[in-house]
Amino acid sequence: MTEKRLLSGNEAVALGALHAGCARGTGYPGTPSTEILENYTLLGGEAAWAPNEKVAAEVALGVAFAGSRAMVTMKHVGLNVAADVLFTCAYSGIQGALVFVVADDPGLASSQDEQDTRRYGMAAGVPVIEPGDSQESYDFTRLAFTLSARWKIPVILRMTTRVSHTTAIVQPSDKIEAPLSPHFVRDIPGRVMIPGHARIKHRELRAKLREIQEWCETEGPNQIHQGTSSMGIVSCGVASQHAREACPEASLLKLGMTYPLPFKLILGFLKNKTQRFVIEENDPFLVEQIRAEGGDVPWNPEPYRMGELNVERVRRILKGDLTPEPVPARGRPPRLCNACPHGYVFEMLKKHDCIVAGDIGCYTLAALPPLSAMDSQICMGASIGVGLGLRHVLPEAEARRVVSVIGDSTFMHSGLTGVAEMVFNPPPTGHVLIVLDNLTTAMTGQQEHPATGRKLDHTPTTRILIEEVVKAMGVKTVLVLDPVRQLAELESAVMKALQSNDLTVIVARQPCLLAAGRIRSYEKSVPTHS
Ligand SMILES: Cc1ncc(C[n+]2csc(CCOP(=O)(O)OP(=O)(O)O)c2C)c(N)n1
Repeated sequence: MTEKRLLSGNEAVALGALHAGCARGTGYPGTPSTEILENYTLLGGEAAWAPNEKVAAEVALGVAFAGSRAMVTMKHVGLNVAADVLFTCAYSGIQGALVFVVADDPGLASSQDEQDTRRYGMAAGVPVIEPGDSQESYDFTRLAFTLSARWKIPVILRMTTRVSHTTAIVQPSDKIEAPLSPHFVRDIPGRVMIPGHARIKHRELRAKLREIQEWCETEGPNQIHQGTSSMGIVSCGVASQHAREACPEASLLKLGMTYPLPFKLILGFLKNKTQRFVIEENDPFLVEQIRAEGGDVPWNPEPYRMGELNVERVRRILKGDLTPEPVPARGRPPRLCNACPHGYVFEMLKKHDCIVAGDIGCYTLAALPPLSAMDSQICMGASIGVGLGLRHVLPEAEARRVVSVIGDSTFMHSGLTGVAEMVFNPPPTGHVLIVLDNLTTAMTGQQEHPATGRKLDHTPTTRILIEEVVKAMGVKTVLVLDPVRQLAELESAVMKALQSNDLTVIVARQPCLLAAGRIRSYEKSVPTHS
């Protein structure tokens, strides 16, 4: 028997994918999913960061069209970016196997919203599997590959922060799948999703889902724990562990697949229970479906839809306790590192009372006191569009104070189309974009991206120079300045740009303080080339 290992959920997914014969992993970093691909590479798997989640999903789909098994990883909001791929590849189906590993963040440990990926599964018609611990992260990853290959359908493996980051013992299987031999088989009606083909594929998809649902009723990854009381709890993921601990005497149906649901199993389980509950994190996804099928389960009070569940919160749900919950002690709020290069730029923008359309990254911390120097942050890349929108309608004196600020990784992720809009539809007062280029994706733990010139494993590749790209896109005034050593020049460049009616892009380039040593060592071993 293979040796047991102590693994986080993310490490277990990486190992599970490798053992499932996955040929290639793709993704874009995002807490809590980032370590999956990093560990997959450390284990010897082939993997690469893509510029964003949509491209990552497309590459993985190509791998699966070629008859190989592929995994694409992302955080929950990454699926918004990749959703266009997800919905239509559910129709086309795949040849090898394709698993979307999507990590949700109930409680917003490090995210801008608490969206529930299970709804994407239902909306796109893609099965969703939910592990509740590291062992299941390993087993269910393998199951996701098996189901995907069997029904030739993409499968979502829904992780959550607690499952991704908790470490527990995993017994890996002795059975290790070898990667499939890729081979192109032409299937134009199956992969060219024009209406005439897609209409047929939609019917096929619904038929596959009915089959998967039948399979789930009898062979699905569902477990029943028979309790001693007449209370019945339906649950999934890590919430089922909290439910078990909160009320060990209740019978528990733990669902490993949350879309499509095995309704016969669920309704049969609930039948003779005098008290019935559904314990789930995030949206009432199970509750809604079970009630729609005629299951008599109560809605949980609205506050429990928000934040992570824990044993105490589950006890409160079971008791119907609606008294205010204790407020957890506030930790120290995060802040920019001392002497972070981003800080210099924001101090300058604050001094001039600029209206800052911001973006996501370490630099978003500039929105918090004492700097309070960012006025909006919505989603990756939004700084440019939102900045332009403000410029289009604000009175001229205010429009001239608007600056968009974006990080280098975020720029490569979704800033390029914003620049296209800026050049295509410039506001009458022009616009100013500052790209904070700290030569890494600092926020998620210093990952590489297309403008660093290094791949996931830090070996060199062609570097995309942001200043050259924006010049080629038609921005006339493009400057590269060091925000620490050339702060005065940077300040006067911003002031001049705000007075002009032109488009200006300033690349504020200075390595992240925490990454600088590592970047130097990579550069020393093999310099990057552009
Ligand atoms: C669609 C989406 N994918 C991933 C993330 C996670 N994430 C937030 S910001 C960011 C990149 C930050 O890097 P950069 O723009 O270079 O700024 P830095 O942190 O280095 O200052 C990532 C990966 C996210 N919030 N949304």
